[in-house]
Amino acid sequence: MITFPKKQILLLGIAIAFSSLAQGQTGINRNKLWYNQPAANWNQALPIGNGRIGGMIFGNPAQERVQLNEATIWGGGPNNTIDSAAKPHIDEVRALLAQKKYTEAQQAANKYLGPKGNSGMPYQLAGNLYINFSGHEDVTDYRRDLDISNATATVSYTSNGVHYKREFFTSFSGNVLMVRLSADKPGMINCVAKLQSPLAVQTTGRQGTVILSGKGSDHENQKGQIRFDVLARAKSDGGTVEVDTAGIAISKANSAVIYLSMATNFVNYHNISANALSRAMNIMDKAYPRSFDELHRSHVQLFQSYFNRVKLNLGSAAVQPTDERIRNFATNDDAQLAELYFQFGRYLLICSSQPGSQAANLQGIWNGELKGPWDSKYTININTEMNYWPSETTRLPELNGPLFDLISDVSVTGKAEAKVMYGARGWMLHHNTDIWRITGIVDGAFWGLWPTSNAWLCQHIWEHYLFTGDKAFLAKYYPVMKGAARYLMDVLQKEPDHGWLVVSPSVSPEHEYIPGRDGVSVTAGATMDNQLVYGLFTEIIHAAGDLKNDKSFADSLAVLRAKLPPMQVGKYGQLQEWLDDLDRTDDDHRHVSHLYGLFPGNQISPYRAPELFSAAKNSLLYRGDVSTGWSMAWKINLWAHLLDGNHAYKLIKDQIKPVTGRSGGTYPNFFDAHPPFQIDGNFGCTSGIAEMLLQSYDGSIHLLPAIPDDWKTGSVSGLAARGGFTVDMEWADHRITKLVIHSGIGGNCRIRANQQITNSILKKALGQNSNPLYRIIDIQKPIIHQNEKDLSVKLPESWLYDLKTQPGKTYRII
Ligand code: FUC
Repeated sequence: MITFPKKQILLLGIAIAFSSLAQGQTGINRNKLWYNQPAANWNQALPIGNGRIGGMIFGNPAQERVQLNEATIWGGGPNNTIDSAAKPHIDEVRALLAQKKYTEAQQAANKYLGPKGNSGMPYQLAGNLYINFSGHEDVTDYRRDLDISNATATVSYTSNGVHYKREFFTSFSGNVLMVRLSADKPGMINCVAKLQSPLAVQTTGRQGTVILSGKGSDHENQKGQIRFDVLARAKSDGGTVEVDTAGIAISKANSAVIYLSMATNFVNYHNISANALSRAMNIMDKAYPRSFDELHRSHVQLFQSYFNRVKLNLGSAAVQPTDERIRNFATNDDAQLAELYFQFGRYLLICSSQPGSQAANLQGIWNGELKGPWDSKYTININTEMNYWPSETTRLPELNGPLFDLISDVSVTGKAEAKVMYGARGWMLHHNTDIWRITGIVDGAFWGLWPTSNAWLCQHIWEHYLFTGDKAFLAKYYPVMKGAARYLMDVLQKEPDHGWLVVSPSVSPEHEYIPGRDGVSVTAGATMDNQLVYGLFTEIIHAAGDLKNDKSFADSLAVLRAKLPPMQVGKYGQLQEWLDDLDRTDDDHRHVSHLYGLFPGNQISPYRAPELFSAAKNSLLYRGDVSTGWSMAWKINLWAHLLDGNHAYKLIKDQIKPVTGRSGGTYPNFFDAHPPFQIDGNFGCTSGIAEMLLQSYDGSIHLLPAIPDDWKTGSVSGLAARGGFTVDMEWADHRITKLVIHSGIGGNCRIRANQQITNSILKKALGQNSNPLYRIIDIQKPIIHQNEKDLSVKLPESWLYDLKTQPGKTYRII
């Protein structure tokens, strides 16, 4: 036993007290989710993950449950959903739309263009790890937490005079899920650990390892072809460990560690030839010799290499448990909870989307069901894109890797779709895909007949380039962008009234312009499509210029781009969602697709297109605030781009509230509720908070563009701006009190501030920003159909400055 002299004890006490104070309050860390009780259901369990494997920790004293996921366990097997009979019906629907026979067009689309056979495969759970502790029914001092600054979950309690502790993490370096069981008295760890899965084919125990072998489900005419193995082994300090088919029995140990590995036969969307068991065994054999502490150290190091890049401080952390704070957020002054939610979104992206893993699906990597909501797959008419909105701004660009892999894959599987269904070159897919990279229509034409997701996905490629200036990356993905444009070039149709080129048939995602039981969504020239095509063509024109390549293709896009429909302001002063003025002022539909142009499309600027800016605002006001989780998250970003921090914060308050009824909210475990759980709302809100603090489109970096009155003082460091810049700021009463800019790749840094800044290194900005990564998307002149609503914009005064920067240099400005 180590004893300390009295003086040392005193100093140690002071040091502990000081570090607790530095964290805000005693024992409360500003990065912890914590609870006074075990999870009563899945939406209370705490998520851990490393991009490949995920766990949901319930923390019940008598029976621990860790629900397990592996990112490649999906139903079905390699397949695509191309409808070889569709082409003539596409032509038919197109012709009906051109003749303005909308109901007939919808009917024909519903009849002939629905899914044939399957609507995509479900992402499935791996199973559960249960650990039974007999006699742990009555406990005191219970606490369950997740520290999102080191990706470690802990459960602790006292039972029969013994204090027990469980620690969990999913190792980034060793790819194993780790559990450590300990107690403050020797020989007290007695438990039985078991693996269980509804997908299990068999469970065996041999050579110290429990092996659960399973198989993905058969689903909608597809045979389940994923094979997977989950392995568990244990080590103890003292006592005994016995393994048989029934599980792992640990007796009289001082402490014990359980190692869990998982793997499947999935290699890629068309190859499932790997050996799951030998993969899982290999992972286990490498990890098992390493101690819990050793694996934890490297885990924390890798995790923090992402997490620590951005720090936000919106105030001190309240002392209440997280579920209580969620309940009171709307009425309490607890801005730090918004900060925690922001960082939780970053935590979730780090844990669900690692380079080389699968892209974060509708539930990231966490799904406890055989068939989660919407199969827990990829919905790409908003949700998948929203997952990745915070990746660049909050400095997690490498985590886009799996999204870029997905885009590369569908640019291959989508070639046949473009050719067979539309007779077009290039590639396309509709509004969903899955691990097999399906491209056909799912759910039915009303929802699924949307052919422009290729343009939206490509926007992420372009944005990555704008943030990093990485030309090698742009050159690598340029053919993917070009393939999407080729498809769109081939399918654009001349509409009869103005001769504009429009995408037809299509939908403004999931939204009807003729409401009712037989509602009509199928249309031509939806505003969002026009914006997406305009955006993609512009990106390619700029990309070809920057790569000094492919000029004649870029020129041909410029000719087509001039013939696309301009944005239009309708009779209510709203931004029109469709080519005709069909919007309704009492429409509260969750999709706000036509506002893509405001965010994330960056085509609507208050400084250059005030009428559109006003019209977008009117549209958003008509739609209202409360909606599904992801819809509210989108609106946070939109209000941030409308430069209204108070309204953005109102939406954050609407989102971070307990889930009641059918509108969105936040579950006790901080997961966003559509409802049900959908992770896009988490990511969308994180992005929205970043956009409230910093925006870098429209030719400059706007500092604190949308700070709510409630965020009186605060600080942020490490936020990314386009052009390879990162920004650190402190503020008080809406004024920036400290400003530091780091330049990654040099070039002109143009800042817009809502206050005057005097510093000799800044020059008053004149003319266009010379930084090519700040080129403006010059849109067509809008058409305004009404004169009644005042569409002028009154903005707070702001000042523009230029700073010439050198790569790798830091500039202290205030
Ligand atoms: C789209 C949305 C739904 C839901 C689903 C996963 O269909 O309209 O609200 O988010 O995706």
